[in-house]
Amino acid sequence: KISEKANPEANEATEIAGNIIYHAKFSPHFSPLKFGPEQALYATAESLRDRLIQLWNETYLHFHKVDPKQTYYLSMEYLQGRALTNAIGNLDLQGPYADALRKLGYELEEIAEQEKDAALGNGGLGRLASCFLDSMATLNLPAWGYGLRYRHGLFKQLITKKGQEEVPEDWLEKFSPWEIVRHDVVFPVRFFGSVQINPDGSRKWVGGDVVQALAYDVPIPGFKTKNTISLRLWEAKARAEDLDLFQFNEGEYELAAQLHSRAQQICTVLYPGDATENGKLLRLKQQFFLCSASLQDIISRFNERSTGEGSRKWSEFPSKVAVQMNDTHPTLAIPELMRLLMDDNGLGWDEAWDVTSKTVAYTNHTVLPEALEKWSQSLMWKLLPRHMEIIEEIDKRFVQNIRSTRVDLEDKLSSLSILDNNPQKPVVRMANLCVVSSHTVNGVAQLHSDILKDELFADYVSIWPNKFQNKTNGITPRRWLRFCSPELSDIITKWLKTDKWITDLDLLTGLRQFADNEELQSEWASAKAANKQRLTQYIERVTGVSIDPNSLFDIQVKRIHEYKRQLMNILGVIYRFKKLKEMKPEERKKTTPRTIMIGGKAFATYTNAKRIVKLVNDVGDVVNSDPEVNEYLKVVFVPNYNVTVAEMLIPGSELSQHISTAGMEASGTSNMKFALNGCLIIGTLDGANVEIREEIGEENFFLFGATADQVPRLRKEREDGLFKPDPRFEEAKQFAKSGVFGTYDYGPLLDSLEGNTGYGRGDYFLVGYDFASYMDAQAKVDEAYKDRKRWLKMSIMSTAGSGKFSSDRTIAQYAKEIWNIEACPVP
Ligand code: DL6
Repeated sequence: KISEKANPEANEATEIAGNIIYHAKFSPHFSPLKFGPEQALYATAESLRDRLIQLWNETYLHFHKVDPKQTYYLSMEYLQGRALTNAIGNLDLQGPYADALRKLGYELEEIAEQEKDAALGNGGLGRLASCFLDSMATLNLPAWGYGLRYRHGLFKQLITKKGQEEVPEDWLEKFSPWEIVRHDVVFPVRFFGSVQINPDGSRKWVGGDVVQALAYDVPIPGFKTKNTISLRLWEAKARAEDLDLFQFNEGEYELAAQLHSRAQQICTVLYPGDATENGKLLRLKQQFFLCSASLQDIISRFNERSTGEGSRKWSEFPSKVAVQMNDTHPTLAIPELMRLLMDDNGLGWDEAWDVTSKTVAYTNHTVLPEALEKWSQSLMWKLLPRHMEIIEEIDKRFVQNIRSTRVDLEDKLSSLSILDNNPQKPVVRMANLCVVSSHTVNGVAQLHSDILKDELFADYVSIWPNKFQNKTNGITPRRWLRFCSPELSDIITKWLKTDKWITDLDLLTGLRQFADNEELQSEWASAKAANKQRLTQYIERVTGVSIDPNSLFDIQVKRIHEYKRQLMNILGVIYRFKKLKEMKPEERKKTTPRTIMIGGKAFATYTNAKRIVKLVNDVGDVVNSDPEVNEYLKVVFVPNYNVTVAEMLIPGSELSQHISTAGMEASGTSNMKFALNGCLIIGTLDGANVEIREEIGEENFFLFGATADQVPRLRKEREDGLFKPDPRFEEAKQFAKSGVFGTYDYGPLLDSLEGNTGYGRGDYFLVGYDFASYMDAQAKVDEAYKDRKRWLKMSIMSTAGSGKFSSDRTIAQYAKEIWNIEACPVP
């Protein structure tokens, strides 16, 4: 007792342990007899939640009092991952929580392992949104995120003999200890119905189905600050009176509860299949549900923060509110804000347009034509008749304006207009609606923003030259270095003699001067070795494959997509395997042993991506069981890649592959996480790779492949039959087709690499063209790895050059250059 009094940390640990026990006893989630790791997790999380609620309240009240301009980030995806370690770390309570749990018989890591991964997203776009929230809170910015509370998020990926199989994700199976339901924050959201014209000419959307949007707040603590902001997730609920009791008592249960079941569908999964009309309708409902609920909430907060002298002027709205649309999914925020302003609050068109267009901004995350959303006009008229009127009017005014001011663009109007009235398939082009209505449009890496300006949106640039910006993506250094690799972090802190790099990542450049230092190199090597050891155990546990922790750990993890070219990676592996088989044993001994890990989810209906998953697994089965080769090569497909898995893989990585066809990957963000963790990159000049290479130095980057400006010509040459494949490419393909890797029919996948056969795109992604330089770059990797000193220096230089890629830098730029908001720290 005496020693505890003298030591405030020990005191705090005792108090925390008491609080954990309190929650274990009085939070009614489990029967009282057991206090296993799961019960300990929930009780620990709830004890932290108490603090988070307090901080959240203080932050909310502070913002309310100061009434700063506030940003609202609208995103259909968030990849939050686990929250426990992050919350403890951001609140700077690592020591006391570890001690408290030890008093209760547990290690903090063991308890953290119990938590489910909140995967309400699909890939980089969703994880970016989560990194942004961490930075907004850390920078004390008045900013919130809005999203949907999917019960199952994206699917969980199982790997079976058939390849990838999808089952529902179950993060809410028990409940999430992090969310706070706000029973008093409920807004009606309408679907279908019709437009009523009032005697004064004003219009009102009436009838149809109305569902309730109920708010759940996930508190987002900043790092070592009181500021704790919100990720507000909406759940869809029907009202009690929507149950038809008469029909229910007649035994027509489904019919009686149809509104309940329709409401439930909205937040069931992220990206429901959209091959059917029903699927499309559900996706559109989801998007509108997010936009409508969030904007009603934003407007009500705008009014609530009024100083009390009568209601606020609407013209003030853009100086109090910024809305950022994360890709085109929340585009309906534009007509919904117009509708709320005009129909519910009596503004005229010009005033509503002025407010809306000064409030909304749009981030584009892809140039892939298939990912640029287009919604069928008839579906939109059916579900959102009032919004379609508004969109038509926006389009009409835009077209008129161009006709009267820019005759030179007359012939471009068919592609610039928002409505594509092609009689075969009339659609609304969401990206065009965003560009026309937003005050700012940005890309997510310099190359991507240049492509937007020079190609996709070039004609718009000639209309509004100042609308377009670049905001190179970033990642939070807390989750992606400090918490996922504490050993390496401690070494960095030791050598920089400060831990300020955690919030000022540019300080990492201070490591450059020590990159050759043998002592640092040896500490660096042992931290990496410890992370590799941890990863080795994880891989064995989840896949059963035992890997050599002394081999080169080579990782490619991201959504499976042909443009990301996992197929090139695996063809390279196939070639390597064939060569190893052909070698004499003493020759093999001279090679660099490698473990190649590939992970990622293929969209459920994307057949070629699923074939790639199957091929990686089949190749792994053969290679890993080959007694001649498996000492030098292992191939592992890491199942169900998510944030938690990334936190294990990235610290243990040594080489990572970012090998998309140039011009196709908008940015990439895992490239930044890998580089920050001292992992070397093999990659093309695409997305953020370009800037990473600039920052870390070209001598520390394994570059290969065509550049973005060469791609159109190379595709044309491919089409015209002018391409002469490298013999290694042909050899790898033939070997893949030979049946060595099983009986599955890889024809359709491998045909996609040929001229104009099969998939019909004639190696659109230029795997054939880039294969030769890819293999050359891989040979350079093998050589470099043999020179330990050189490799370690390159690794240190990668970390040292990663400062630019902090999401703190990205968010500070958004705040200053797009949102015009300032920090509002809680005193
Ligand atoms: O900006 C975040 C992230 C980028 O890093 C990726 O390069 C980009 O593919 C991704 N975009 C999307 C949008 N849809 N698609 N495809 O996820 O955004």
